[in-house]
Amino acid sequence: TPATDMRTTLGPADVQALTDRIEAAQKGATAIPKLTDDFPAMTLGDGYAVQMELLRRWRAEGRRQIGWKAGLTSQAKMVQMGVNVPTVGFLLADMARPEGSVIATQDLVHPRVECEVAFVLKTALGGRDCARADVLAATDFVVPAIEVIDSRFAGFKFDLPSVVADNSSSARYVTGGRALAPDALALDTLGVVLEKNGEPMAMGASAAVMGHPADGVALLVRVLAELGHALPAGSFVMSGGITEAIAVQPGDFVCARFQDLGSVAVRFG
Ligand code: 0L1
Ligand code: MG
Repeated sequence: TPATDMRTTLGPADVQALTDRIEAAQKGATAIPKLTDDFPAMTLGDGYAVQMELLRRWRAEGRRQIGWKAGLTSQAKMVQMGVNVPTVGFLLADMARPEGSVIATQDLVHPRVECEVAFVLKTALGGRDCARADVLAATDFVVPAIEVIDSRFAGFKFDLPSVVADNSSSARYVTGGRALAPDALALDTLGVVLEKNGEPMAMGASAAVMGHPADGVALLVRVLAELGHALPAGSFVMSGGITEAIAVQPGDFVCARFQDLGSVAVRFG
């Protein structure tokens, strides 16, 4: 399937050069043109080659990986972004922000927020045939989360290889509410309302994520298996935005209210 076609065309020098561009854009919070403007033959596999080099560099700097995120796993997100293949990205511990804190927008290009169900694993998970039941059996608990995405591409305009190279727009994440075992709630019919400054901006049900959020995690595990990665016990995994993403500005207050899981709130400064 296209979601797991990992053929590559870029040579090592081009992977380094493109990783330099992404790293500079992320560290400097500056917008750049999509990578395919200069490398039109880039494939999904090339995008992941850049993402994995970015991960390698940052771990070498001492930054700690906490887990992974699935992106573009809902129809609302795919329609919003004009891309029809889900992606994965890595999450570092230093991208986390406490519930109720103020997230600095000066470190970001043009942040948007999404509401997602996050999974924490009690056992390792991997393999090219990972399915919903495997994810649920490996899950310790789920928690409600807000993801702050921030494409480094000008105007949030990109294609699949570019957005994958840009770590699937990962920027920040906030967890809150309460943790529940996955069998303690109906994980596929959870209602969620995303509010900005007290106004409901988007709403949906968790089935919007591929029918069940655990299917978003299973897809992520299968993509990572193609790349030679598995998830260790303790991994934190974001299963994908339930609604479209909402743009935020300094001064905005965002609250994601989840049925059964409680709410998560954060402010932007
Ligand atoms: O978490 C996400 O769904 C983001 C994936 C990348 C596409 C985007 O920036 O919206
Ligand atoms: Mg997301």
